[in-house]
Amino acid sequence: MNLRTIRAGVLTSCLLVLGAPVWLAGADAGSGNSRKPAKAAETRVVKPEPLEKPDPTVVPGGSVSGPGLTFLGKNERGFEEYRNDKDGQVLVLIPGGVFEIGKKEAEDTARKATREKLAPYLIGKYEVSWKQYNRFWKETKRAAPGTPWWEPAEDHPVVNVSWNDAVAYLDWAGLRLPTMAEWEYAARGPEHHLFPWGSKLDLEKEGYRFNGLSGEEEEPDGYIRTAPVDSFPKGQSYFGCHHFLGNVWELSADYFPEWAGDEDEVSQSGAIVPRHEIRRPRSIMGGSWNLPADDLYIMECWGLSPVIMEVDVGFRAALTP
Ligand SMILES: [Ca+2]
Repeated sequence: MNLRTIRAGVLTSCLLVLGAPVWLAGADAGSGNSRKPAKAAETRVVKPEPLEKPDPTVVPGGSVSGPGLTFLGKNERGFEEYRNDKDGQVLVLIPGGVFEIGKKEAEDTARKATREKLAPYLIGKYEVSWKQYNRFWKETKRAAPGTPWWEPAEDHPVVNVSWNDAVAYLDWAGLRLPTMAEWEYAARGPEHHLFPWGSKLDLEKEGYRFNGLSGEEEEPDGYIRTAPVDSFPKGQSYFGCHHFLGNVWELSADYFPEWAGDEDEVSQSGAIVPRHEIRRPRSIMGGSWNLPADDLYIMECWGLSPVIMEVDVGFRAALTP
């Protein structure tokens, strides 16, 4: 988006003897039918079935349980990960606590520093992908999002979805949008980093840790527009999530806190949306592939009408365990 676009027969005759099932042929379950009783019970030993091999992706012992959630284990940073079975979304468990949100270590933030108490929550390890969203709109017969001109692969983040579309997807998947505070804490970690990995950015020395815009003809980060949701592992956050910075702006559950715009807005299609038809904007976070890489930092926050779609705005899931 540009800055003008504000934006789931019991075998009654089976006994277990010494661990092997023993069948008592002719034993009656006492149903009162006309069946004759057997002269003597005959026994037949059946070899036990070999044990099934456990699914390596299913690890017992997560601290959160709930219908439709499968514990996957701990990630390399030591935080628990779960799969939301409905849509396959990987969620990271963020421990709760009291944090200062909106702390200004950089200029030009739309947020004021506030102390927030957060209960433990789950947040998407990745942005929601085209593959996941495509399954949703096909199953629910909702309108398909417009395909951007660069025809992104299915593992790229979905774009061209409004806040209302994102909420509909998440309702379908049994999930929700993160609040601004949840998003920010998951992105910056307990030390309030300016970037998901820390507070220093040296593109030349460190290489690219996120997908932004260089302005050069060939993007040195390897992606002219969006990148796969699981790419840029060096840019993971403290909790092990990808792409909080760049790739696509991410919709939040909250209203945009400071709304200073008073002009009519221009949507991506170029249509003028009259001011009085713009409903109260929601916050979008973290910047995108469409903003200069050397300007991007995690406090990037802007407002977007819940009915507007943009080619660089997507979303990430959250869940209260
Ligand atoms: Ca992002």
